[in-house]
This record gives sequence, structure tokens and C-alpha cells, in this order.
Amino acid sequence: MASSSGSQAVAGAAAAPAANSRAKNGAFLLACAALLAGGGCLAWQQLRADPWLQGYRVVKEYHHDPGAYCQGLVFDDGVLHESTGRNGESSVRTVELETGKVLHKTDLPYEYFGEGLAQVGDRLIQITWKEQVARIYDKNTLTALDQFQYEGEGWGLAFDGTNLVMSNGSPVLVFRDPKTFKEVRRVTVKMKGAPLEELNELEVVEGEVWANVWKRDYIARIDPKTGEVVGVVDLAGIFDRSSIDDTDAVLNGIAYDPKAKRLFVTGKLWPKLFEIEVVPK
Ligand SMILES: [Ca+2]
Repeated sequence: MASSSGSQAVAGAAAAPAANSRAKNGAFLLACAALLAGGGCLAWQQLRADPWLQGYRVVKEYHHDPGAYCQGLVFDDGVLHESTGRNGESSVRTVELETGKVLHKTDLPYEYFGEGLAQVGDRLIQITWKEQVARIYDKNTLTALDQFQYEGEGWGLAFDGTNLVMSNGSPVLVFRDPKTFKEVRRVTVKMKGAPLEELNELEVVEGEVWANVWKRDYIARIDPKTGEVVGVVDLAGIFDRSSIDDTDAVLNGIAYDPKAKRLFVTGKLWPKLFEIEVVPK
């Protein structure tokens, strides 16, 4: 079953992954070239030989709305809550996992560009890119209830059971009180000693913070206490982005089902959502 294989996958992810990472493919060279522009190639070169580089296996494919510019993804007892972005196209929606059917949807006013999404109890909190507003919804009806204000950009958001964790495009993760949105603490994320820029959509997975990195085909697994990247899941090849005529259609969107230990990933404007198992490379 999907759930049992997913369980093994996450157990494997949390434990020491197997060795034999093989890095001689085009994806790595492209990633290295991209990182070189940001000064991070040395870290990636070190990473190429590191045994904690992991791969994936697709367990199941689901429908995803190809009009949904995914910015935030949350699993909640058989449904997914999703935040979408772009002015005039931003929304928060609840989608049936098995069918992709949109059960509820609330559109944002044109001036808001939706970003990360997190669930705290019966509420959903959705941040915005540059509007410095976090909108609060009833998770069952998607009725807007209230809002918080904050400073700076908003990219990704997740809830670790105590605090919200938020990214803003920099290497810094900010932890916030879910009742007030006030900053509790912050940590700088580093991969092999180098700050990891452009952290995007987030998910808390078995105590780690997992992050999409903008325009990269991998997920960084982050120790929330130290900010150290403790593993990388390489998702190169999971979806042919060239089939979409939009350069923004990158990997973005991680959701975790902690009961069945299932992992779901998708991308902006992707027609598919994938349940994946993390495997050694
Ligand atoms: Ca997420």
C-alpha cells in the first residue's frame, strides 16, 4: 500500500541514508552551474559526493489543477489545502486528494499575491509575497476571519506544532508565535557551511523542516535548531516542465501526512501531484 511504503520512505529519510550517491548526471551539472552564479558551487560540489543525497520513487500520481500556481500545500485528513499565487489568480482552496476536485475556494483581492500556507488547529494562515499581510481562515469553510501584519516578504510557511516557521527568499527561517505572528527566534540555513538562499515552500516532516529552493529540483532537509541542511532529496526528472509554456512552472509544494507518513509534492501550474517515497541514490 502507499501508506506502508511511504512509512518506510520517511523512516529511511530520518535515519542515515545509504551511501553510493552518484552525481554524474546533467541535473547536477546544471544545478552546479546555477549555484555558481550565486557563489554556492563549492557547497554543491561537496554535496555531490555526500552519502546523504537522496533520490525518490513515485508511489502514486494525482490530478493537480494546471491553473494553480502552487505556493503552499498542506495535508489535512484526506484533503489538501493549497495557496495559489499571482495577482488576480491568488486563492486558498481545499482539494480532494484522490480526485483533485476543488471542494472550497476563496479568491484573494487582486492586490494580494498568495504565498505560503500553514494549518494551526481549525485555522489556516496564508502569507502574501509583498503585501506584509497574513490572512487567517476557518479551515472548513475558508471564510476569512482575521489577519496579521508583518514586515518583509513572505515566501513559505509551515507549523511545527508549537511555532510557525516562515521563509522570505533569504537563507533565514523565522519562527513565529501562531497566536500573534510575533517573531520567536530565527535561524540561518546553511548547506555545507554556505548560506542557502531562496528557501521557498516549507513543510515540517518528522521534526525536520523541508524546503523547496526556488528554481531548484531538490528539497533541502533542515535541522530547525541549527539551520544545518542534513539531507537533500533530488527530484530531478519527476516532471517535464518543458511541457508548460511558463518559466515560472517550477517545483514548489510539499505536504506531509504524519499518520500514514505519506509525502506529496507538486509544482506551480503542474497538472500532476505526486506521492513520493524517498530512496537512496
Ligand atoms: Ca507545505
